[in-house]
Amino acid sequence: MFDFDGDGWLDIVLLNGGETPHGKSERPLQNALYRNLGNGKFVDVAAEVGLNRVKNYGMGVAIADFDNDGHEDISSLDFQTAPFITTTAMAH
Ligand SMILES: [Ca+2]
Ligand SMILES: [Ca+2]
Repeated sequence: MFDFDGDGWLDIVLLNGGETPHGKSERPLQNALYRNLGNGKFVDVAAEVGLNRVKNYGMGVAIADFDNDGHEDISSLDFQTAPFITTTAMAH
């Protein structure tokens, strides 16, 4: 959890698992970034920051200001791919 849009409400980043040679999904798998609306409701904004593009098996996530612009970014590590970093600066 972190406040990706700086509105004071904690938001939730969720990496999804993925298919394996022995486990196939009936529906497309993607990651999610749930923006906290502050009224007990959340909305998935993963497509706005490009996080939904990560389709592989999510293994871990790190939050830091990787490009030093003052806004926290999301780095996800997926099975069999290099780390993927997306900026959340567009939310500010
Ligand atoms: Ca927030
Ligand atoms: Ca940043």
